[in-house]
Amino acid sequence: MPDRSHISRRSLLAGGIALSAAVALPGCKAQMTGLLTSADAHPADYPTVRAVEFMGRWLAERTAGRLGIKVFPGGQLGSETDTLEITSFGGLDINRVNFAPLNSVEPMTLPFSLPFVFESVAHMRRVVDSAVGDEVLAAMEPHGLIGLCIYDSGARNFYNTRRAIRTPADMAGLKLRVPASDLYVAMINAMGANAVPIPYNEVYQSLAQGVIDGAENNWPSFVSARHYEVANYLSLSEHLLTPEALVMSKASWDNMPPGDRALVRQAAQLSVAEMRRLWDARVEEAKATIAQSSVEVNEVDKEAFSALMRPVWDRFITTPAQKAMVARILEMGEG
Ligand code: GTR
Repeated sequence: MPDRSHISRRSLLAGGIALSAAVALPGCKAQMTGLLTSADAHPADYPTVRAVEFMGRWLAERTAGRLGIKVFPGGQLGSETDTLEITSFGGLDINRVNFAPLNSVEPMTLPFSLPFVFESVAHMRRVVDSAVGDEVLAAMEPHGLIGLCIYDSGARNFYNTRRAIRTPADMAGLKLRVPASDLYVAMINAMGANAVPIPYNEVYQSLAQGVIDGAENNWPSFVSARHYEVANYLSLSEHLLTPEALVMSKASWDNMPPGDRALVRQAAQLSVAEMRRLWDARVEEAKATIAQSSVEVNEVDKEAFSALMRPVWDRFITTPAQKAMVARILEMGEG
C-alpha cells in the first residue's frame, strides 16, 4: 500500500493557505474571516456533510451572511488523520471525523471506540447526550481541537469478498481493512482476522484489486462508498457503534469573538437533531439498496465475538479516568 500521508499533508498545507487567502476580505489583516472551511471524508449528500452545511446556513441566517461554512467533502483535502493534524494547527477551521483517528490523539476518546460497549443506537445517543459526551469533547482542547458536537454513525458490520462470517472461526485468514486506530487493529486481530489499516478513500480500490478481503463499516458507508459492489457478504456483527466527532481548530476558535463562538456552538448543537433525522432515513435507504443487490446478508454470533474482547478493553482502558468513564457508559445501557 503506497504511503500517501506525506503527499496529502503537503497538498493540504498548500490547500489550507490557498483557502484562507481565497476568503480573505479586502482591508482585513490576518484575521479569522467569516467563511469557515470544513472537511469530510464522505460524499456531498452524506448526512454528516449535510448536517455541517445546515450549521453553515443557520450561521449565515443568524448573522446576515457574515458567518458561514464551506464544506470540502469526499476526502478531497486528505485522509482523516491528515486533516485532523491540519485542523489542530489552523489550516482548516472545522473537521468531521470518526472517533477512530482521534484514538491516538486523546486517550479519553478510546471508551467510545470499544467493541460492544454500546448495546444499541439508543444507548449510544443517551451517552453522547450526557455529561460523558461533553467531557470527551472537552478532552480534545489540549490537542488544539475544540469538540463541537457528536454525530451518529450507526453500527459497524463486517463485509468481505470471500464468505459469510458467523463465528470467529470464519475470520481466519481474512485481511480486513480498519481505520487508523491501534484499537481497531487489536480488535480485528483478536477476532482472528488480519487487520490492515488503510485510509477510507482507498478501501474501494483495495477491495476491487484484492489487496484486502473485506472491511467493516455502517450501512450508509457500505453503500455510499460503493463497497457493496465488490464485497458480496455482509455479516451483521454490530461490533462497534463508535460515533462521529465534529471538531474545530482551537487556533480558529481563539481568533473568533466570544459572540461568534457561542453562535458556532449553538449551530453545532442544533445540527445534531438534523443529522439524526438525516441519518435514520439514510440507514433505511441503504438497507433497501442492499436488499435489492446481490449482497448476501447474515446474522452473527455476537456473543462469541464479544467474548474475545476483554484483552482489547484491558489493553486500551488503563487509567482511572478511562475506567470510570467506561463504567458510566455501561450504567447507561439497557442492562
Ligand atoms: C465511516 C466514518 C468515517 C470514516 C470511515 C472509516 O463510518 O463516518 O468518518 O471513519 O467510517 O472507516 O474510515
